[in-house]
Amino acid sequence: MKQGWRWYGDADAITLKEIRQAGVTDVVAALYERKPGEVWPVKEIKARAKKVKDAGMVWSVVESVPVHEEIKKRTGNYRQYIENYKVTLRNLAKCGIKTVCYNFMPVLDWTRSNLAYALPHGSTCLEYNAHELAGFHMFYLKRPGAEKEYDAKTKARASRLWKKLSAAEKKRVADSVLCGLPGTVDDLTPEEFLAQLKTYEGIDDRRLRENMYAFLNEITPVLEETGVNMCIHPDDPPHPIFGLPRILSNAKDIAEMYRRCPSKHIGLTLCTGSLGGDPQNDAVAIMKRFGSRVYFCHFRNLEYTDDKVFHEAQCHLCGNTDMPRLFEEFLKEEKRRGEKIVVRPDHGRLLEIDKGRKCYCGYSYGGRLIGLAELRGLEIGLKYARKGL
Ligand code: DNO
Repeated sequence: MKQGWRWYGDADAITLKEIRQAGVTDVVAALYERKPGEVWPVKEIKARAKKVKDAGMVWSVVESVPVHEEIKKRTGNYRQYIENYKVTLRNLAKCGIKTVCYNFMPVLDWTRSNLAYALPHGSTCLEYNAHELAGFHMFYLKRPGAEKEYDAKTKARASRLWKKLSAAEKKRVADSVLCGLPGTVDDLTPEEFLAQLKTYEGIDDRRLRENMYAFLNEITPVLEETGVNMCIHPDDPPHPIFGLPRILSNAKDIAEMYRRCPSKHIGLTLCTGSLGGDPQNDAVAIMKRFGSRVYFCHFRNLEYTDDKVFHEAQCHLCGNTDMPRLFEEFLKEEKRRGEKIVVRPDHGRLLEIDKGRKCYCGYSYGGRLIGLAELRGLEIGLKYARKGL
């Protein structure tokens, strides 16, 4: 693997020097200051790449070039935004950056209900509790028709749980959804969030899929011309939330995307943590079946404490994804291709050594250092044990 690390630019509490010292060769970054739909100018891309190069690494993966909501809905100015996207891809290619991660989740990027779930030994991690989110949806946001999204059992459970939560806990859930995580562009008020949800009325699962395939096929000529690989990030969590469709959640969705968008440049970011949010997903089988179009990986693990309740695992190798087997498939794919693939340790716990630093949620130094070290150990161990990999 090529050792990757997500860097949030100058606003990141973790410096390039620290990243380099962790053993990283490949930085994963973006022009965060550019809003969705804007062209990324060559000059700005070059300036960011130079900073990374001066620190002894290469900016090889973009995460993300966000897809404007109008493209997802195919409304308003979407044609212009697609043209702008193409220009950005060309500009990135001119600067030698040919791996682009993005997602096609409406309104919200990844979602959690608790950004500081305390583990027994005192470090914290991110938690997802579907019942708390259902409670937030029905009883805090009070979105008209929200009840229709849930079956009777789920509603009853969410209602019982919501009544038990203190005002501070309810706020914690609301803040986690509306303003907690890097990825979603702006912090939202409940009213803004409701308004954004409303704009998706009439866009069902099929429509969103067709819009995504249309977008990908429209940019394909640019991918063929430049050699850029688009790697979609799976939905996190991998199921519909807040009544919004989610269309890249499992093997069936990936298979349909590959079939409808046959260019080899339309690929996948294999994110074990996002896929793991559905216990039915088998990330090892996904790597085996779709590996030839995996161009970037996020490795981490989840631990479940209840049905639809999980937190990010204490160890990147242990949890509901069988990481050793997955890594074996990953190494086979690297060998087949004759090329190394960038992997970044995805998320990490917040440990004492990062106390007082303003790390982006999930993007601590210590937690990810451990994750990277574990992945490195696994790679060396597998190569040692299974000669020929
Ligand atoms: C969360 C990330 C996501 C990811 C985007 C890709 O930690 O994995 O925010 O960057 O979904 O577009």
